[in-house]
Amino acid sequence: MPGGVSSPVRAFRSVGGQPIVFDRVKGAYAWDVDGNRFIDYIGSWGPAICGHAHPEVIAALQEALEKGTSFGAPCELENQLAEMVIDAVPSVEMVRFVNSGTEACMSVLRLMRAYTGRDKLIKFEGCYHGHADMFLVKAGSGVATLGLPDSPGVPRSTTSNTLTAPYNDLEAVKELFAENPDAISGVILEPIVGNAGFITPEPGFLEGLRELTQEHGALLVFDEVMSGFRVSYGGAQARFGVTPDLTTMGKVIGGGLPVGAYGGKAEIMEMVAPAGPMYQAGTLSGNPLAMTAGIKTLEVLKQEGTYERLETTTQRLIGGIIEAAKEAEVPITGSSIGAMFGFFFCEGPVRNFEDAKAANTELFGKMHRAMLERGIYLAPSAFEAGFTSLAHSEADIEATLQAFRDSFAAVS
Ligand code: KE4
Repeated sequence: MPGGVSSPVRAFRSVGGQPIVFDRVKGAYAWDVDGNRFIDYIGSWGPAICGHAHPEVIAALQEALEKGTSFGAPCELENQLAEMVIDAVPSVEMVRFVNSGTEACMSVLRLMRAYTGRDKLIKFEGCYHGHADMFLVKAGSGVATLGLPDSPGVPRSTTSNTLTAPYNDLEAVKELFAENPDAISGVILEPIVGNAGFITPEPGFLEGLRELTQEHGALLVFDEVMSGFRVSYGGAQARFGVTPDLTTMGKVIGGGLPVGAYGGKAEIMEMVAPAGPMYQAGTLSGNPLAMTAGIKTLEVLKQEGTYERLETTTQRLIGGIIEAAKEAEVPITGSSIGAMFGFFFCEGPVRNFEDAKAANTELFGKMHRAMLERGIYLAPSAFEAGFTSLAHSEADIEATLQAFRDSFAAVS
């Protein structure tokens, strides 16, 4: 397999050393094939928000397995999960399930273009919307990690309609609209960036994009594949009170099985085949196993006090990391929202991708390895976010903070 992995970031290229090969996961923990246990702050890059292999999810899957793994036909379960997503996410009146965040984002772009009749789109530097060609322009996550601003194999003709602006820069977006009158189908962004490291929207940024898109007859699209059901039950849009026209989702809604989704205003979604002319399809879309895992995961998350608990755990973690860095006189800036967190080794603030790239990524790599040796599994790239879960206990957080203190001492 190229690089020995099924997804580039897992190869540890940007932090060095050999990756950890997992044998099993449970709750907040992962065990490698040698039996070493790690406290896991990746959680399969988002899906494991209830804790890995949650007993209720596993039990529901075991029951569903008896009825088969894939139907290729309508089933009740996809309607049940659709209703849960529609009830939870403010912008979603109608939803289509696919099999990954990439598939959700490439489909939503086709819909943006079909609905407006316009070809151009605006994305932000450092935001990652999966690996479809049109988005591989100054993308974040693995593209940033590998320093591939524009991947080979992506024709200029494909990305010529992709316009980019710095995150948190409303003026730059205004200029793009002025330079491309009536040509921009919409603006797509991570309402909280988790693929350039963790970058939060400045006050007024999301609201400003909402106004600008309305003013220019363009669509506002929140890519909540990562933030969806992670920063609140209604995602970042519910938390910030800014409702986009369309939303992409993934990760959490599959509960660890392959699920992506795109949804939004019924008037727009009615364009999707077979209701409308915009084609999009998928053999395994809406399959009963993935729907079962998603339904049960959202049922667990919907319970009273879930997000308060996730918020408290994550704030304790990031607060302790910052404190440990300051004690070690290491420049750091960091924050958290819901069960997402991130930090950069620089004074800050980190407003956009340029700021993120200027942070001390070499120190990040050294700390990653030091923490790994102390049984803590952090994202193997400075251009990723960290993830907590309902399974991370106070003892896990304290053990993690002790490992940070020891690692800062060892590395410095
Ligand atoms: P997938 O195709 O990987 O399911 O989703 C793509 C995607 C779309 N939008 C956002 C905001 C995302 O974060 C992602 C995927 N996130 C990465 C983590 N940075 C997945 C991990 C990986 O690439 O291995």
